[in-house]
Amino acid sequence: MNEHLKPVYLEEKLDEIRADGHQDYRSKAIPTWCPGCGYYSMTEGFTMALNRLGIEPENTVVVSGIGCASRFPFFVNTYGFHTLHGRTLPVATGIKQANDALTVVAVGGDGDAFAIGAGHIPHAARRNVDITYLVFDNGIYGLTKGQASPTSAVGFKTPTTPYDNCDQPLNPLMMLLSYRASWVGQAYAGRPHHLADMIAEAMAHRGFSYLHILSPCVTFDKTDMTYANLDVGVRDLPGDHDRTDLLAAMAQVEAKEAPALGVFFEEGRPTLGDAMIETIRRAGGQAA
Ligand SMILES: Cc1ncc(C[n+]2csc(CCOP(=O)(O)OP(=O)(O)O)c2C)c(N)n1
Ligand SMILES: [Mg+2]
Repeated sequence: MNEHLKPVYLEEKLDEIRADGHQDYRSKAIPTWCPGCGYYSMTEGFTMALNRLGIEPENTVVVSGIGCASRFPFFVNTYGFHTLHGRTLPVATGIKQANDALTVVAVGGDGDAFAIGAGHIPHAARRNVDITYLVFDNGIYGLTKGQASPTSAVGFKTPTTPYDNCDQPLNPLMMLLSYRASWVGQAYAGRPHHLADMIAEAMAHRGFSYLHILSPCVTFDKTDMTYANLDVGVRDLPGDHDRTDLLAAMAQVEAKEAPALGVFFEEGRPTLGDAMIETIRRAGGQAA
């Protein structure tokens, strides 16, 4: 195993971290991400959100695929499942259906979510599986050293696109809205307090909540999704944005202005768990 990727267990470091009041949710593993990686805001945001919502670690499962973002389950003191590349959502769905009392959070990168795993997104969204999906988008395959991903911009130069990327990026927010995910939001790793608020809100939603997090890869992207560019390149959703209006949400995604942060869309509707209980009732059985 690459020494750099090996979790480091340091009790004294952990005591230092626990002094900030997040003692219940940190694991003993020190994150292995590069210094400056946007993913550090994930541990902060997630532990703050769990603290705020009072969710017990023993009732929480974090599921991930493969990639730098997908290392996340190692760094929190919940149950964790580091699955196959792109298979985060089916595994998370199975866990939630097996035990509805659990809080299930799926985590991954743009490659895990929108390349190899993209086929699962429409179904989790349309079935309204009661889980939260946090996708950390750095526009790159970070773990495998910086190849282009489905969210890389046209013109982006990487080892797999040495003459510039010519593929149009897909639009994650529009995709999720199109399949009517029942909660859709966007945050930026460079605004960690807002990110923590958004994670807490996504987790408090009953149904499939999707949070897209713009997150710079400081090692393999020096030109595109950098902190310098994103700091001035994002905006807040307008104060009068109606989050119950699907078309207004789509209009905000398509707006010519900078990418917006906030909650684009939210609606309450039956979850997959509700549908299964109803199916069991119609079949004359008894739901557990
Ligand atoms: C089946 C399979 N195909 C390809 C790979 C190689 N691989 C590992 S991680 C990864 C992409 C990760 O990118 P992303 O999900 O954006 O995560 P990041 O590292 O950027 O956080 C790829 C292609 C793999 N592990 N398994
Ligand atoms: Mg990535």
